Amino acid sequence: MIDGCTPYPAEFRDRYIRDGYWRAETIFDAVADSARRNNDRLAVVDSHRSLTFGQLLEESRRFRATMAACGLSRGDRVIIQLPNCAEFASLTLACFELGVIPVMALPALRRAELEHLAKLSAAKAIAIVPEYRGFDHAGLARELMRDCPSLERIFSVSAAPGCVELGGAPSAHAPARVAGGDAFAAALFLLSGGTTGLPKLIPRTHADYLYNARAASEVCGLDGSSRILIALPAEHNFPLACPGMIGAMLTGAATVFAQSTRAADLAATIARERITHFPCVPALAIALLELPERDREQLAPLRVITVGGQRLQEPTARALKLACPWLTVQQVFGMAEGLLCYTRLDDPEDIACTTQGRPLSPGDEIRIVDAFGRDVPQGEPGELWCRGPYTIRGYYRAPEVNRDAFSADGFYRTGDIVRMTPSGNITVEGRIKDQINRGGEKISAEEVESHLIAHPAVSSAAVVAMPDRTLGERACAYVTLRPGAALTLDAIREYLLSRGLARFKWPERLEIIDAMPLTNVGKIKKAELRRDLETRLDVEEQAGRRRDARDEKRA
Ligand code: OOB
Repeated sequence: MIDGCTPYPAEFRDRYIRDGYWRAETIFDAVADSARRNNDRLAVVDSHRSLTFGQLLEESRRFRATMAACGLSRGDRVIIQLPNCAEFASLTLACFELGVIPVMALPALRRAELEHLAKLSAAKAIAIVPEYRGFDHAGLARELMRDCPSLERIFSVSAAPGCVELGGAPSAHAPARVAGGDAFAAALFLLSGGTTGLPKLIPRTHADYLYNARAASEVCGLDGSSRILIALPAEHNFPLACPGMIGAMLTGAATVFAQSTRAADLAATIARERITHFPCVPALAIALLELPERDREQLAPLRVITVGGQRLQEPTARALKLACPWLTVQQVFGMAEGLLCYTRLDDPEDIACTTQGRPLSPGDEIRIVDAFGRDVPQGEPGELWCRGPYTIRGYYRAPEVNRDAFSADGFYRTGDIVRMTPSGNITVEGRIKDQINRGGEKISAEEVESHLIAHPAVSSAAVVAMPDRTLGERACAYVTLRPGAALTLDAIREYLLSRGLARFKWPERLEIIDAMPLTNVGKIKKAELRRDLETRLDVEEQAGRRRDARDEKRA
């Protein structure tokens, strides 16, 4: 374990090994084993090219040589900020082999988040594509190099000024193999959804993550004949290893990367690449449902659609089943910190459509507790706590946060309110964490508020969730202003752009109020703000309906 990671207590480590969850094997070793068995079979596909397992290993070896030639070695951290592409697969494997720890950053992150991640992880390098969706990632990376003392290199998938091209240098001198990785040490850092002012890092070990990917592959029916579509940002735990890209590599399945999440593009890719498995968020499932009937036929190859990241509403689940009767609809309720719950492929339709499933592993321990940490009676709602062979024991370098986020005996407090149904499945009823879930992307209210408060016009700020038909939620900012100041939503967005905050976190509605509702200890009553927002939205909707009716009459 590197410094800053919380080890599993010896007793648990022994148990997880004895019970067969953990093996003394790195992720690279396991994937390389599978690659040798599947050498000539298709491993990864993106919009430009495809690689067999043999070619994937070869490209990963070249990327490893580039990193090694730049002085990176075991335990060093590299931020990976790549869009969904074959190079993401090769680079991730190269890191696993070299023992370099990838920090899985999303392409949508900007200066504020990346600078924080670079400093927190003391990353030596960042890997990028020079430009993506009109944004100059190479330029930002060069800026970061100036401001983050640990950053020494920019790796790029194609040539760009100031960047080292991955695989560019001849790899003749690279050793054929790198020996001796520690299966029980951190393999990668995932980002937490975040409830605090700044994103946290989640260290996952080779052993726990391998088990995660293998068990998830099994429960999703992934095998050598499967083809999985990765359309969610590949750095997320869900598309990465639940079972995702890593599960596919372990089972000999093909990983197909897509960069567009437009329903028509997804359907075309599913037809063209004969996709069998599609992990997605409810917003994408809804988009597929809204396809014209003739496009829906393109979904014929699909066997399993696994929906999670956000609550899938029962009507959507039922409509999916009705529109595509050949499909198995599976729900997953998971978190980057570990625990995964799935409905099983042979569950009755009622369970698959109305619950978020049950824990993946017999080694998972879950508790549903009240505000005092006491188990609630069966069937009552409470906060979900979990512990198990693939759930972390602490965030990276965050002792204070860890004291709150984990119980004394090592349970992770999820902040989700759930219920246990008589069938032994979980339903997610809400949450107590201060977060907005925007189509599966998590936004920490506190993080956005800390930026808003820095604005010269703002005297206090509170960000709350606003209900949305497809995305589930969007962020709404309530602010009070300094005397004489004025503010618009556009001005806020411009300000957050200048602060380098990722766009998906920007508030999409602004409410300026005279005073924040406060509790007697001076905390903002967010529940009251949410109720206020609901009332405002209701009033607007009714006004909209009256207007429509009037227009109709006139027409
Ligand atoms: C996944 O991971 P994260 O880390 O982005 O977010 C975790 C949180 C959960 O604590 C819960 O609040 C929410 O996302 N969530 C769901 C859900 N799945 C996740 N809420 C309601 N219903 C669901 N089905 O989102 C994630 C990681 C691995 C697999 C799937 C999702």
